[in-house]
Amino acid sequence: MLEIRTSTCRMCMAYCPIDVTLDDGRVVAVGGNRRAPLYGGFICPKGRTLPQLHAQPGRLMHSLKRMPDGSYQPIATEVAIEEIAERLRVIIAEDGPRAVSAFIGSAGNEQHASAPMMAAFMRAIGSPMVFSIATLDQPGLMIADALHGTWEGGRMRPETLDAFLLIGGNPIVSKQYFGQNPGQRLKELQRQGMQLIVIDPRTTETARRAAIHLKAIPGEDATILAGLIHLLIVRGGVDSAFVEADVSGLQALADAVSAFTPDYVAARAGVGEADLVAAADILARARTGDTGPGTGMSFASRGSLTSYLVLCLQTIRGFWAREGQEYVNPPVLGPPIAVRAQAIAPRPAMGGENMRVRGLQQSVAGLPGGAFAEEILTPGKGRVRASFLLISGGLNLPQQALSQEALESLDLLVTHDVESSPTARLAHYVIATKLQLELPIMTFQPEMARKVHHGYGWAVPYGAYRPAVIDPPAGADVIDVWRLYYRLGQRFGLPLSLAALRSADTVPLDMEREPTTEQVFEALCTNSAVPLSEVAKHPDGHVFDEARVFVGAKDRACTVRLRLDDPDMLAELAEVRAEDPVRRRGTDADYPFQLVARRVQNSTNAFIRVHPPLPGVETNPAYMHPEDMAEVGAVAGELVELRSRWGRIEVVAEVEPSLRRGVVALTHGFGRNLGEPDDPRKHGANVNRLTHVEDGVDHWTGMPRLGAIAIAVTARPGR
Ligand SMILES: Nc1nc2c(c(=O)[nH]1)N[C@H]1C(S)=C(S)[C@@H](COP(=O)(O)OP(=O)(O)OC[C@H]3O[C@@H](n4cnc5c(=O)[nH]c(N)nc54)[C@H](O)[C@@H]3O)O[C@H]1N2
Ligand SMILES: Nc1nc2c(c(=O)[nH]1)N[C@H]1C(S)=C(S)[C@@H](COP(=O)(O)OP(=O)(O)OC[C@H]3O[C@@H](n4cnc5c(=O)[nH]c(N)nc54)[C@H](O)[C@@H]3O)O[C@H]1N2
Ligand code: SF4
Ligand SMILES: [Mo]
Repeated sequence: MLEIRTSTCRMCMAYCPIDVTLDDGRVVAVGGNRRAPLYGGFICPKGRTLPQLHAQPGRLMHSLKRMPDGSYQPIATEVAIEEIAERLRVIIAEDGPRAVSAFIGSAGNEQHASAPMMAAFMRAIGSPMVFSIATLDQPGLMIADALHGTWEGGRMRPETLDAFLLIGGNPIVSKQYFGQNPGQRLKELQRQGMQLIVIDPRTTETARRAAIHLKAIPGEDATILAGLIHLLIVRGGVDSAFVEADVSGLQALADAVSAFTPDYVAARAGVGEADLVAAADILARARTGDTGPGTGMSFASRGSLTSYLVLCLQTIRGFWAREGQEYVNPPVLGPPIAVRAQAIAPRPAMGGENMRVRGLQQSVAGLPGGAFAEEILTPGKGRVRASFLLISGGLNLPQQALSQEALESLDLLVTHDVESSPTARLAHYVIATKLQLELPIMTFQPEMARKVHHGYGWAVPYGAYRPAVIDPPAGADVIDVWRLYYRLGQRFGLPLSLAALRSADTVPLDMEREPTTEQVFEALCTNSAVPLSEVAKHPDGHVFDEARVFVGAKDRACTVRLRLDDPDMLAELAEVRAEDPVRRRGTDADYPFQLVARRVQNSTNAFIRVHPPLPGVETNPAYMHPEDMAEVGAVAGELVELRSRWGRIEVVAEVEPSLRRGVVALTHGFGRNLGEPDDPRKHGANVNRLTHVEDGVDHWTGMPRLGAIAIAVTARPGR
């Protein structure tokens, strides 16, 4: 019997509402939910593959244990948890809790309670060693927020914008910024008069629609941003009223950017001087505007400085919400807030746990994920010996050889997965977990992500909650990930408490009677602006008008100002101006190309993919400009070798005329572990064989360069 139930796709952070068609309890089709607000029924091809994904033959039905000979045997999940507890006990007794670490990755998107429960367990055992993939993404945004200060009233409303500056992002594919169904939404915003400026070495799906596209040399974002700020200052683009009332340090910033003259910037960044000036003029004329920093500018190194400059530009233009405006991204499942049109003071960016390697340290963005492997490999007191992983570890961490060596040297590696992924193939225990339609869903994750990246979430108070649509297959021994940490807490006799969303309070859990996932969700949403039970009454999701928030007046006594002259940032900018750009880039006769990262429509990171693969993600090709291909003798569909100073890979070449010449683009999350037989046509190749943890490190976040990497390209025809 056919039946339709509503749910949400969690294959990426767009969280599209879906209609799931069931035939006798089996998922047979997934389509966009046209009754749901905001999305207009939109879903992408990945969402439509959810039925295949749930029926996939490679699905893990049982947890796995690695045997002494390296093979894996099924193990009852309860027995696995008992054995894990036993091994953890020994490690903690011998080396203390710091020897236990956890690394949170993207899988939290579908397992909302997993990361909070993991963090609760780590707090309870007293280990500070919780890493997250956010420090290998855009951690500089948080550093910049700290040093610049933030605006309590938030951003200007998207539907009112005259101008939007996008730096190294491609929202039409990545679904960051421009809300739900970004392609359509961007069209609407442009029809209403919004002018888009894009800085990107590729004429992306988004850049194609820009009023001005600065097709720059990768890694020159600080140069361009300093140039734009300079132009705004000298061409009357400063919002003087805003700056006088709420900002400090304009003169020092003006001095620091004064040497970034249009001719200098244009020549160095490889953009047209007239385009640069035109971009500045669009921004200067815009009464309202916003900025969207993407991974491109972060991966190219100096992500903290570029993020800081983006905020400076935003602030001198006064692109922040004024009194009376409706607040963007208001809480629904988080506690209610009241906001005013005033600054929140700058604060120190660094502090917390010291790493034992390279003088790296915890920052407001968290522990540096770039130091994770060395924390395991460096002998001595406090060495990490055990780790929980919720990432595709060896693949998406920098410098695959080092990361894999580290993971393989652990006394205990525990991961959870839905398939035998590359990380699972390195673990001592793999806990088999439920797939997304077997789990309840709430709109918690994008709302929480919004705290660290303003490209996610909803501009209006949207919320959704749906129970699980289906049960796991008969006979499967799979759990919700959070139960692993809860049950470890029980076995250790430790009380666990969850940190509620946007709140300093923690909520204690009943450690006698194991809660349901719904009860854990309730705990996470303690004191939410809209009760979870109310959200649950709307099967298609809902915009909760009662949760709209309006920006209040500035407190009369408020003297706090946003800061344009952080001395460390301005010193780093001076270094940029003084350096030799070609040396910084590392390109020379041996490594003449620059490798950049790009996302593709039909896969999200290394997240579970269907077999046979969707079009375009059969492998991860090296996208190249046709003239570059001709120059090196590369042929589309044939192999090329990409070599950096740190390693080499072979991948299939593909023509991409939209790239700037000299730039090669490759997607992450493909390939296999080192030592496993691989075929570039079948598995792709791991871009992190070309990265190095000590290359181009952002000293604030410890994040190494993941883009703008100098490489050589050699054709391997006929192989
Ligand atoms: N379909 C899909 N969606 C995804 C993902 C996915 O894998 N697939 N991943 C998700 C994740 S984890 C994230 S973090 C987001 C990322 O979202 P985005 O940041 O939007 O990521 P991309 O789409 O790769 O866009 C990055 C752009 O930066 C450009 N670029 C490269 N180097 C430079 C540079 O030095 N300077 C500048 N200015 N530009 C540069 C690239 O050409 C590319 O167009 O997407 C999320 N959404
Ligand atoms: N060189 C280079 N490195 C990069 C990037 C890049 O562009 N270039 N991108 C960086 C960025 S922005 C990010 S966010 C990271 C992404 O890196 P990760 O956070 O590692 O994300 P995924 O690749 O999606 O890996 C998620 C893994 O979780 C497993 N998994 C575990 N439990 C579950 C579960 O319950 N459900 C599901 N569905 N899966 C589970 C999946 O099988 C998959 O292997 O990589 C970073 N590293
Ligand atoms: S993967 Fe596609 S359908 Fe699923 S949430 Fe993202 S954009 Fe929507
Ligand atoms: Mo990411």
